[in-house]
Amino acid sequence: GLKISVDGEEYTAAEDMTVLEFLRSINKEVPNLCYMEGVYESGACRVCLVENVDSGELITSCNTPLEEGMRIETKNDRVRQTRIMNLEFLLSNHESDCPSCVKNGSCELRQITEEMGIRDVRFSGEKTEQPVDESSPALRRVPDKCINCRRCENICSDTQTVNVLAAEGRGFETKIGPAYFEELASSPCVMCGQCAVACPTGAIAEKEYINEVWRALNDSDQHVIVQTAPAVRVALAEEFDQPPGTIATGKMVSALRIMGFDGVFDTQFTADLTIMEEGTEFIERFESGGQLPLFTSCSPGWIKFIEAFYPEFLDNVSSCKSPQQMFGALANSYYLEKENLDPDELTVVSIMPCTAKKYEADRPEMEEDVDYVLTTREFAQMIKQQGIHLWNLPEGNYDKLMGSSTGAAAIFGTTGGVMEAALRTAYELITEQELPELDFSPARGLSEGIKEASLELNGTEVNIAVSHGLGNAREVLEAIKNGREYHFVEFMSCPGGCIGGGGQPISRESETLEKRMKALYEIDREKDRRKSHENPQVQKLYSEYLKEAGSSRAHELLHTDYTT
Ligand code: HC0
Repeated sequence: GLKISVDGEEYTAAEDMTVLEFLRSINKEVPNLCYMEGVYESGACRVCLVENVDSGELITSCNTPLEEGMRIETKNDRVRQTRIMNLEFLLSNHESDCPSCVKNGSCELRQITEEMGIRDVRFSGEKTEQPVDESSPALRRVPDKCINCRRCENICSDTQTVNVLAAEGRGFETKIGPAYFEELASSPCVMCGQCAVACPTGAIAEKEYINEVWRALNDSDQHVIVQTAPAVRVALAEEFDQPPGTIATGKMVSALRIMGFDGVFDTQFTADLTIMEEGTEFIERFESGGQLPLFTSCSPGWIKFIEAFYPEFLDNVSSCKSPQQMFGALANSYYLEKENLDPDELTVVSIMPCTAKKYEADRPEMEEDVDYVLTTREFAQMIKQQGIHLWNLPEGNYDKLMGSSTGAAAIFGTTGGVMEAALRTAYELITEQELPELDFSPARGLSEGIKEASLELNGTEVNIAVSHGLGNAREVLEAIKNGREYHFVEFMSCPGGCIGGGGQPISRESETLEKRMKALYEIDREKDRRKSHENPQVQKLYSEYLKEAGSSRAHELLHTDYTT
């Protein structure tokens, strides 16, 4: 180990650590803003400074490697005052409308300012002034709140390889945004919202539709129904001081009823339906020599990505709408008929872990399906606005018609889940045998960005892959171009899948995604039925309305096509 002295005390440290990692390991927290654990360390914000006693220099602890014999001071007056001064520089060019900022509750700049006890900002120089960008249906950018930490650039360019958010100019003139300062809507932004999760301030966040949804709920002429995505139920509780991975399904349903929704349904119902449609599509392509590999189509950021960057692969994308859109289509047909409603009287709201779902609902070819999409964060905001104590609510139940789901649908919310759910059904339909083991471990887990497996289906070896994060999607597509043979590939835009979506509660804890994922597998394990084709309400929907999977009625309502 390395011999290190910190604030006059001696320690032995493991090798290959940064100064910051080591200080954290001995329980000395260092304030930081531009740093993202395990992902990014630029030293740009200069808030994590400590003193190297031997050189006399102040060093950025996040990106300085720990060295043998280092003597470090973390809390002397020079360190404290310089950190404060650097924060004041950031604050002097930051639009500080904190009480009404979308990130008021989760702003790291505000939190650090509070912890450092800054009472007034001594510098009041020139401020940059840039227009707010409202052009995107999913995201809203407020450049004057940007502190140039580059976390969004890192996630957008390195992790997602979308390269929309990047720095332009130098020094005081440095600005982060799309190339040539164009609007987000004119850029190739896929609206995954990972920038909004990464941003320590309110410089980029989801475009909110809270007021529109309240307006519909308060309109007595409107029948307002809601669907909730799989990943929302394992993250919502974090907004109410519960640990990540707390399952909030029943309480969430109760809250929605109090808020006044006329029907509370589950996107997991249409996730089961998606498996029926997509499984049938796979079997057709597989048995008749159709275009393979088949790519999943439920993650709208991924769809925008392939349309923008790899249009040559669009024939590989499943024609299935996502579960969100399938729900919207059925709400506007099956449900309308059952309830005897006029189309103008129905408002369909979705609660999604995802910002790109706002964009998906806005796509011209299916804009009739869903009216408003709220993120998990917006939903939590609405619960708070109503003074509802989520944790004191009883466990509610979804409405019957489109509210039941199997375990296969729950795991849609994590990377690998759609593949596992599809295989549970495809295996049984193709081989006409029962699956010996439902858990499909090769598709599970967060540590690998691309997971691969082979299995035998009626004497043919089937190669599958699961990819999360768009940089990994790019890698898979390049591998296919270079001759890699797959039959079926699941793609999710966000690292972790929907549990890590751009609309989820903001968490800096590295274990958060793991805990949300485990909760989804727990929901799956606890279900009586764990295979989509065994969902009795889905069976009923086919028998009384759609006839069979892949029927012309099913195609008309539940399938779509893509544009370049
Ligand atoms: Fe997902 Fe979905 S699983 S994309 O990750 O397929 O957003 O949670 O709702 O639509 O069901 C998100 C989550 C969904 C959809 C489902 C799929």
